[in-house]
This record gives sequence, C-alpha cells and structure tokens, in this order.
Amino acid sequence: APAIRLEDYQPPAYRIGTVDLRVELAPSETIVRAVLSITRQDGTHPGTPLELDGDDLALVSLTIDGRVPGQDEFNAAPDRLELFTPPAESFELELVTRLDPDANTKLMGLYRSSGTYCTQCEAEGFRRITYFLDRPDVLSVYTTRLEAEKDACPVLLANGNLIEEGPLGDSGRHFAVWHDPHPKPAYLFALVAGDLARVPARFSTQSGNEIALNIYVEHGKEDRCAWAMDSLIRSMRWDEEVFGLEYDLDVFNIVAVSDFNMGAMENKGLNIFNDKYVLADPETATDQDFANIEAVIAHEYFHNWTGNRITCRDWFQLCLKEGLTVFRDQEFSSDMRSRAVKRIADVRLLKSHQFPEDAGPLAHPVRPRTYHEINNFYTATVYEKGAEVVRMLKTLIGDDAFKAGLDLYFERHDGDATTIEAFLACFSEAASTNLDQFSRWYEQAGTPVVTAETDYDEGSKTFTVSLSQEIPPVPGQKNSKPAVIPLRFGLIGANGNDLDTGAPEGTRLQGDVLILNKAHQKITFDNIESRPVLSLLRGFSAPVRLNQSLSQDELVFLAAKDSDPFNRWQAVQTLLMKDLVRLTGETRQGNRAAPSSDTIAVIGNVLTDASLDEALRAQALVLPSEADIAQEIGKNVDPDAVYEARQQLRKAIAGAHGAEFQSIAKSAMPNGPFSPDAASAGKRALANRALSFVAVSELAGAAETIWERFAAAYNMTDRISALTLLVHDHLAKEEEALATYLKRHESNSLAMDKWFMTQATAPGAETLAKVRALKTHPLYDAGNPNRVRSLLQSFATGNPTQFARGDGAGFELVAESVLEIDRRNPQVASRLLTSFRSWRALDPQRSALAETALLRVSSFENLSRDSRDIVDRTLQ
Ligand code: BAL
Ligand code: ZN
Repeated sequence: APAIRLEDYQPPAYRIGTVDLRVELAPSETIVRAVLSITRQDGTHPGTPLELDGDDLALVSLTIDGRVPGQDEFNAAPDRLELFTPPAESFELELVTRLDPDANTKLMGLYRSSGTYCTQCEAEGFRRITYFLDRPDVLSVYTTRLEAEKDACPVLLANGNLIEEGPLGDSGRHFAVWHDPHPKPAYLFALVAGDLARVPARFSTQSGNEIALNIYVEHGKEDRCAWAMDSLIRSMRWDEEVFGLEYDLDVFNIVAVSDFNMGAMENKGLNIFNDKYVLADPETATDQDFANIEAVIAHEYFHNWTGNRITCRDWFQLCLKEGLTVFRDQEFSSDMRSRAVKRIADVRLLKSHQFPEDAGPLAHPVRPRTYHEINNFYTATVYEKGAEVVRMLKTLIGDDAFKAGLDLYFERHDGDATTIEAFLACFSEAASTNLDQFSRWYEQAGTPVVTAETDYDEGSKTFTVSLSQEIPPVPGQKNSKPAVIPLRFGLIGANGNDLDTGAPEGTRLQGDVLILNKAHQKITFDNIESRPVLSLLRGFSAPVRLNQSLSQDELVFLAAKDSDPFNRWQAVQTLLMKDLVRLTGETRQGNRAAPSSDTIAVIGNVLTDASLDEALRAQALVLPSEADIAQEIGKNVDPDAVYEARQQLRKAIAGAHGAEFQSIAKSAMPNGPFSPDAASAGKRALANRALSFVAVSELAGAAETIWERFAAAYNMTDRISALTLLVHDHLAKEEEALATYLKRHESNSLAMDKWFMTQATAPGAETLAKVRALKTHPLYDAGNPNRVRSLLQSFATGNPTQFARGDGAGFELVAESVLEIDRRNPQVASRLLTSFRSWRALDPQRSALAETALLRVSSFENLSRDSRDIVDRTLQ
C-alpha cells in the first residue's frame, strides 16, 4: 500500500453532523444500524462520490434518504463503501452491518474481553463497526442505543449522558440510550456491555456541577479500585486548579478490561482501561504500579480537554494531543510526589526508550510526515519526546507566557480538529516571539548531541563556554538544521554555591537558561574569580545527549555539591557509566580491571547522605541498565561483556559497602500498615535497592536474608523485589520462591504477569528453554496482550544477553512468536517486533543472526500491514 503523507492532506469532502447508532449485541452476530446525516462541504463539487472507510465489514443493507439504491449506485467491499453520486446537499444514509465480536482477536473495533463487550476505536477501529469517514477531522454528535440480554449484560454504557433505559418487552433483553452532546471524531466512540460491578463516587466541579463517577470492573475486583478513584478525583481537582479546566458531562465512567492493546483509552465520558492501570492493592500491586495508575488515570482524564475538546486534524498531529497530555500528566505526578524523583524517572524512561528509537531505523520526527500504518506511531518519540518539546517551550517563553498561550489555545480552538502550527501560534502570540526555529523540534528526527567545552582565563577572570550541536544522520534525514535548545545551567564555586553570573554580553540568556540556537556558540562570563564547575542541562532541560568534557574530579564534585538534584543524580550516573563502558571494554579483551575508587566512594557518599530523601538515594543507586550501557557504547556491542562488567561493578560496590547496605535494608524497610504515598514508596525503594547489593555481597547469610525478605514480605513491592533477586542472581531457593509465588497469586493474572516477567528477564542460558516452556503454561494466554508483553516482550527488551544470544536462538524465538501472534493481533505482534530496532549496534556475528531472524519474518507473505511496516523499516 502507498504511504500516507502529511503534504497530501485534504479536508473531507463531506461532513457527518449526527450519528445515530442502534447496536443489537450478540456474541457472534451483532447488528449495527447506523444513521448518518451527511452534508456536502462547501467547495465540494455536487455529485462528488462519497467514499467511506471500512475494515472487515459485512454490509447487510443500506438506504439513502429511506430509499434502497440500485446496485449501480454504490459499491460495498469489506474495506470501503462508495456512493457514486450522492444527493446534492444533505442526506441521510442508513447502514446496517453485521459484526462478530467473539471472532475479533485484533481487539480493534467491537470485541469481547472475558465476556464483556467493549470497543477500541483509536486510531482506525470505528471502521470495523460501520462504514464511516474515519478520520479525526470529521466531528459528529453521537446518540447510541444499546440492546442486549439483561442477564448477560445488565450494564450498558456509551459516550455522554444516559438519556433513556428500560426493558424490551418481556424478551429478556433491555436497552439504554446514551447521548454525547460534544461533537467528536469516531476514534473517541466507545460502548461497553456486560455483567460488571460498579464502584461509585461523586465530584463537585469548581462551578458547582455534580458529576457521577463510576469505575466498572469484573465482580470480585471492586476492592482494588480505591486508588484509581482517588487518583481520578485528584486529577479532576488538579486540572481545575492548575489549568482552569472543568469536566463537561454529568457522568464520567471508567471500565477496566483484561484484554486491551493499549494502556487505556480516553473515549469521551467512557474511558476504557487495561485493568493493569486500574486495579491495585498492596498484596498484588507494586509502588510502581500505584504510580503508573495515578499517571494513566490522570493522562486519560486530561485528554478530555487536550485531545477530546480539541482534537487532531489528522494522525500526523498525534503529538498535539499526546505530547501535551503526557506533559500534563508528568506535571500532575510531580505535584503529587517529589518533583526531582519524578523528573529522574521520566528522563530514565526517555533515555531508555526514546533515545534508542531515535538512533535506529525506526527514528521519526515528533510529528512524522509519512506513515504506512498509524498504529505504529504510538511511540516514545510522539509521546515522551513530544512532552519534552512542550516542556522546552515552557522553559523558553517562561511560565506566564506559557500559561497565557495555553489559555489562548483552549479559547481559540475549543471544538476544533487542529494542528501543531495552530498550537504554536498561540504561544508565539502570547509571548510575542517567533517560534519558527523552535518548530524544528517537531520536524527533525534524531537526538541532538550537544558538545560543551569550557575555558577559564586566570588573567582576564573570564570563563568561556563553547557549545555546539549536531544531529547524527537518521534514515531519510541527512542534513539537519540547528534547533533551539534551552540549557539550564549553573556555575558552581569551590564552596558548592552557584555564582551569580549576570547576563553575559551578546548572548541569549534567560535567568539560568542558556539558549543554544546555532551550530556553534561561545558564551563568556566576566568577573569570575576562580575556575567554576559548569553544571549544564540541569533538570534535563532539553532532550539531547550531552557531551561535556568534565574531569573525574569535577564529576565527583558535582555528585556531591550540585544544588540541582537532577544533575547530582546525573553526575553519579555518568561516573558509573564511564566505569561500566571501560570495564566492558576490558572484559571483552579478557582483562580483569577494577572499578574506579571514585565510583565506589561516590556511592558510599550517597548512601550516607541524610540530606537526600530515600527515593532520591534509591534512584542514585540504580546502576545503568545493560541496554543503557549498550546504547552508550553504540556499536559492535557484546551483551555478554556488558553483563559481566555490570555484575563486576555491582559486586565491587556491594563488597565495599555491604554492611551499610545491610543496615539500610533493615532500617529503611517500613513496616505495615501499607501506604502507597511517595515517602513510604521511597523507603521501600531504598531498602530494596540496598538488598540488591546485599544479594551479591560476600556477607554471610546474604542469600538467606533475601529469602527471608521474600517469605516475610507483606506487600508486592517487597515480594517481587526479593523474588527477582532470588531468580536473577540464582540464589538458593530460587525454585521454591517461584513455586510459592505461583501458589499465592495463581488466581490473579496481573500478579502472574510479574511471575512470567521475572523468569523471562533472568540472565543465564537456561532462560530460553524456560520461556519456550512458559508459552504453554496453563496461565499463559497468547491472546491476551498483557501476558504476551510479560513473557515475550520482556524477554526481548529486558534480557539483552538471552535475546541476543550468540547462537541466534533468542532472536528465533521472538521472530517465531511474532509470526504466531501476527495472525491474531497485528498490533501486539508489531510492537514485539520493534525489539529488534537496535540490531545493527550489535557485534557482527549477532547482528547477522538478528538479520536472519528479521528476514524470516519479512519472507512471510501474509504479514499484517503493522508488522510489514516495522520489518521493512527495521531492515532498511
Ligand atoms: N490515545 C491512546 C491512549 C492514550 O494515549 O491515552
Ligand atoms: Zn494519550
């Protein structure tokens, strides 16, 4: 199929003002009657054919203004309905389609999850329900009437407000009619029908409207909804207080389902969630799960304004809603928790997911210009880098202008399907500044590399910072232009205080932010009495790779003294990374080298620095992952050497500070009752981090300590941390721990996902056979996206030595699984396939084996469009 291009965008030829749906639900034969009021757009020639999108549809009947058209007036195919000469102005099209929800394994359109009917329409799922102008710039008012067996489906939900419900005579069936007054694109349509439990709450908006809030879950799961509801109420309050945005319907419903391709979906007034982002209690959810639920509930709720009230003109503008909404949910979590810890976690995620994407064959701009399959563009680049671009905008124009620009955006574009240009124009106006160069962040793929060198001149008392920027070549983009890069910085004096530098002549400096907007730039600071240390990119003020020539002493200094907590953490990480890269090289040469004493000492300082809260100390004790190290090395990577080097450093740190770790593990571990708040989570994180070093120490009884932690754990965070150490470090009672966990959690599939993941990510040659065996485990289900991700995706992305085994068997397992899953669920398959994206960075033998596996996938003729797109781009 030809590529779809941004430059080819044309406004729709027809409008669909209202959509009246009647859905008669039945497991394998659901009948959908859709009445569409269609109007020819001004500027469309009368008689222009009307082409509606379909996907796998079976048309039962159609009428135009109540009349059955002749066979020569239309053509209906599963993927398209064409009316050759529609009536001249406005007309009513009635379509009847027949669906088979039980046979829908793609989980797009209408399907059933554990018996519950539900829908997923973003990006292009509505066309699997009825023929439609399935594009985000066609906005319609929907009225949805659902009919179903009352016993099987007592709950009937759709978008908007409930306007009518009742029995259908004495047939045993009943109906409900929902009306959504807000015009919306089809991708925001949703319905749910099933036998679900309801967890209710209420919210009063700032202007006094009473909103009914409901979370619907399978029976028996009601008592795991409290945290999600609490997060929803806090999100609603926060959006009013921080952005002045209020909810706009009488009811807000959330439904949790167990089979779901995405994390969640922001359908108007009826969010549908992967149950993983709703259900939580201390017994089955980790602190990370609690934090994720808070963030995803907020994210979907925030979409009500950034995405639903103001939507995207076309799918190229996906970042308009996603980047902005991720920015909003990150801000929310920062306000709910520790801002510094949240920033570190977000940057970790960006560097581990988005940077490799941007450095490999799947690189694309935040706003892509072309695609074959839009489902493959729900990426870290669109989401996470998209959020960074919004954050940079705020840094550049300042908080007040940013607020004014957003207010203008909501006022000017409410009800629109719009573009990045329109979004930026609001900020440009509010700040009276030109954002043309800034907009390159949306246009250019690749992570800019910023190089910084400094020079101190004793005689003139000047300190000069020489900066340059460059984007390494990415597919389809050879020459890039300089971006506008806000670099938050400080010059730190010997006592650890920031110098008051003032604005150097002739440079763009805004407060503590340097603006780098040329390929090369020099900034000179005067009246600097002695050589300061430059702390650059504070708070990670731009999504760039910083290449700064800091000496080992300067890094140690920053790790101890930087007033910016992010850069303190970064300095520790840089020291660790330098050691890890060096040790990997030595291991590869067959040499035995020791970690640097600086690194060991810096870790010791972090451990004992009571001025840092526990969560921050825990973050500083997380060693760069094997994937992070591989990324830093960049080419000719040997994952076994990376693993060995990382273990060596871990053991050296454990050897030096074992007793300290042991005492921290003891004292920091809070005892019940469990609370998911950030401070308690920080204590658990530090204790478990400390335990991870105890596990590889030579201390007497280390393995027993871990086992005891596992056995005594009264919450999932501590239990899964200990289990992971037992399994990944192959400690005594590893198998017994897995069996104990299985017995305890076998009836809870989300808890079992952690069990699958722990085993799939275990280093060691035996893991491959284990993963193969687990694919046939009774609790594994290849049709459930969460199970596939927990076993196969985590093997492919979280087990570098075994995925990239020297014999190619890891690649083979993943390639073969992609082919199996592709038949059933292309989105899940193509996502799994992206795990090959860094194959060219491996050593020649491994990259040849990866290529063989990719070619095997590519040679499969009936590959879905989703997987075809990924495999073609990965091999290009
Ligand atoms: N719109 C797809 C799911 C999300 O980003 O919220
Ligand atoms: Zn989103």
